[in-house]
Amino acid sequence: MGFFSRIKRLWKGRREDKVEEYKAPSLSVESEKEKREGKRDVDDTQWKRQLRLELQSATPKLSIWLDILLQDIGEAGDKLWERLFFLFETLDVPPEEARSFVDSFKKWLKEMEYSSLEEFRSELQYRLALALDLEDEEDEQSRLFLKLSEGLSRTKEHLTRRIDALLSRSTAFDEDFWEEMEEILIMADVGFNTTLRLVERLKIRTREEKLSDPERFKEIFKEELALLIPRPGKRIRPLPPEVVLMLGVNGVGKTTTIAKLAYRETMQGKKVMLAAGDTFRAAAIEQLEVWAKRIGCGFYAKEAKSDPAAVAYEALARAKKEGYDVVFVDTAGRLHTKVNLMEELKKIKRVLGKQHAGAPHRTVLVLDATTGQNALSQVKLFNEAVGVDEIILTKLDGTAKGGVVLGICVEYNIPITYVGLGEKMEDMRPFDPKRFAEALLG
Ligand SMILES: Nc1nc2c(ncn2[C@@H]2O[C@H](COP(=O)(O)OP(=O)(O)OP(=O)(O)O)[C@@H](O)[C@H]2O)c(=O)[nH]1
Ligand SMILES: [Mg+2]
Repeated sequence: MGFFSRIKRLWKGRREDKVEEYKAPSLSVESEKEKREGKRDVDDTQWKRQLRLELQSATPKLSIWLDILLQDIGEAGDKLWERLFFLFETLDVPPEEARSFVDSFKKWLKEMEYSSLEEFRSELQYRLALALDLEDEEDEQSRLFLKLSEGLSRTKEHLTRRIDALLSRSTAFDEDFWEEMEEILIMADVGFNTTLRLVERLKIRTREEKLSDPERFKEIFKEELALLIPRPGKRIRPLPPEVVLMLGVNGVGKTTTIAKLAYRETMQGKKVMLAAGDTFRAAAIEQLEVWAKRIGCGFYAKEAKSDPAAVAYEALARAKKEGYDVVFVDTAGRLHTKVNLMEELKKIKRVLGKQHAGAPHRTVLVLDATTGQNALSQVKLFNEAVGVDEIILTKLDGTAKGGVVLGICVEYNIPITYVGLGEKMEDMRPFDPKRFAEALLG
């Protein structure tokens, strides 16, 4: 459910509405005032009528609506707010929720010191997509896909070039062919077991379909690749607050990812708290606090060097008392020794469970997608210590090692839930195995 709770129909459902029946809605404080003063502003009604016509004839996609809505807007200001209220009204968004959306966006702009459209457009689109539950929309997905493709371009170039070369030499799908295919996959860091499983499936499919067409082979390859990637099961939300323990070695993007997750939940109407469990450095606490302010969510911290388990315990106590829906617990990624870090994490996990049954409800390991084989040992280490329920991959916009990523989630059977595609709050999207396979193989 999006931030806007009671939207019954989106634009799609309104396309058949007769334009003639349209009555100019009262959209903003300004126009209300004008009405009261008796100066019905003809121009005002006209732009709304014009805009509505344009929106009605456009493809019902958020990015296109925004293009139309923002066409002569260069900066944040009254005109922008008026346009947004107009959009919300036409989408049946309750006025108080529309107002709250705009207020929160204004606050964010101020916090970020942004004013020009280029600076805030993608954030606005992201917020709208989340609030209106439009994230699965095609255009949202293709934005993600482009970034993903760029990030994976190196692996893709390597893999596709070699697979194409192999296919141009032979489509016999005999022992030699499969041996070479295995070699290509292992060279791309896909991992031994994953390679064997994939090749096994491909053998069956090519036999079943009596395949000879190289293009069809590539399609099957993508399908099987996507099927191999574990998917997150349907989760039942626990009794609030839901506690999410964030894990990962230093520098992988853990804190940024917490902010991105917290932001998504907040945009979806949840009351969120960030707990500064990385007490190793004062800067880590401050960084999290800055994010909490930007997002406008709750924050709990103690001074640097305090016991992280105590921070987690107290944060959760407060979250329970104050009716929070979700608590994200940040943790340190670096301590004097690995043993220390793992013991600390175990303790945090224990005390969370004491404070609230079943907590932590999710343990999320953050991995940097540009790391090579090292990522595998990170998964092993954290999984053995506290168990990893899901993986979030960051920096897929960089020169990501696509093969390694694949190997990890398949070998450990841990689903990837989100991918980070940049440093900003809106740069994170749910992970889609099909898209990933498509981006990897082109
Ligand atoms: N390009 C890109 N950069 C990212 C992404 N996620 C995080 N970063 C950057 O990576 C750097 C480290 O991020 P942090 O969130 O501080 O990482 P951390 O794991 O909390 O690090 P420590 O707290 O120092 O252990 C920052 O400069 C982030 O902006 C991403 O998805 N893409
Ligand atoms: Mg951090």
